[in-house]
Amino acid sequence: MAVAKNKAEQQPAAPRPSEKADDSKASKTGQAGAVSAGPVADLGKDKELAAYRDMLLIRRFEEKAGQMYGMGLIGGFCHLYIGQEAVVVGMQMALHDGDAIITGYRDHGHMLLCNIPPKDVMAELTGRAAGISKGKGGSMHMFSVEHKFYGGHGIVGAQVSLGTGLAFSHKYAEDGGVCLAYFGDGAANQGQVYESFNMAELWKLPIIYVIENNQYAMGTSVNRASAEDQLYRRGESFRIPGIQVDGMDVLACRGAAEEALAWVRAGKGPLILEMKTYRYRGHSMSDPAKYRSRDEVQAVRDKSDPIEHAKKLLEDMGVTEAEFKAADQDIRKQVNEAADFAEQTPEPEPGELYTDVLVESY
Ligand SMILES: Cc1ncc(C[n+]2csc(CCOP(=O)(O)OP(=O)(O)O)c2C)c(N)n1
Ligand SMILES: [Mg+2]
Repeated sequence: MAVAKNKAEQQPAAPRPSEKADDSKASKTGQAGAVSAGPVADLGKDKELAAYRDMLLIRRFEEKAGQMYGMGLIGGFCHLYIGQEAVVVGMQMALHDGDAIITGYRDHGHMLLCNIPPKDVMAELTGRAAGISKGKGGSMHMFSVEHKFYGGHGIVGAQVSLGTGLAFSHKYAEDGGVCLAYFGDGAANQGQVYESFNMAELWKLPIIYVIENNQYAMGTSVNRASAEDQLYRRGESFRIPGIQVDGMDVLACRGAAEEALAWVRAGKGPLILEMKTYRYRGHSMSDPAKYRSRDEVQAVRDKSDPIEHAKKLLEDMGVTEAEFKAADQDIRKQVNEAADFAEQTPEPEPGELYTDVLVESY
């Protein structure tokens, strides 16, 4: 019989980066310390409005992708990010040009936030030649070196090792870049994650491991599958500090991103951010979602929705209903244009089956 655990309240807090033990001292992990980086108070109206718009773009894009999937216009797998928008928005807005991004298959929002045009992502979903992977990758296998977006990976956990390699290349090239490797709570139990952690700390690689803890790996809850369910502590054996963050609050995500980036850019090695978040939709479009109740999902939507939360803060700053409406209309227009384009633009020529299969020169 499976035993469900919830140890959230019993765990001691992890040290913040500033409290990390040095080699001469015993590890301080397990001692008290703040675990949340806390909201960034001084982002200002314009940047907070930009964050709100980015989250809304992901939400509307994903809703449209879900509709198009239902109409049979998108084939194969399709994993939506609805509910988790604050994580990628808070992280990406703190990055510099040249930083690398890698993630799993729940990747549409990450691409949009790497400035890949919505129509290029949507056309990939519908398998068209104009898609960002020429219509040959689909939802899970998008890639753009130009935008420093290194996938889009269907093998759970693979992006952690590959991302560690990207971080190594930044260090080797001395280009000042950082890699953000996003992965899920389920992926956090993969063996290759820990081999990567070891190398990253040993070589002080510039990488932030962003665990998007949306509480479920397909139909298995994190408590049911994880001996240590406080995922920010997963680097303790490797002396990698971790911070647990409210992943439903874009300002908390942004604050954590700033703190983590300062640590990593200072050459102190990797850091783990555990973003506590939630996905509203099924694991993929074909998930019957029998492992949780509708009430559970509805309660999160009602109490913790990241977009509604940001909207309330903006209202307090004086943003008017007319401004919100204008933002919504503009975003719907962008998404509808992307969808129309993705439906009308041609499929790849049959000859494309034979290109991009092997690298032709080394
Ligand atoms: C190596 C490997 N094992 C199993 C799978 C099947 N699988 C696909 S997604 C998934 C769950 C991953 O959950 P999580 O890491 O929490 O990410 P989320 O889907 O919640 O974003 C599993 C087990 C896979 N794709 N690759
Ligand atoms: Mg998960």
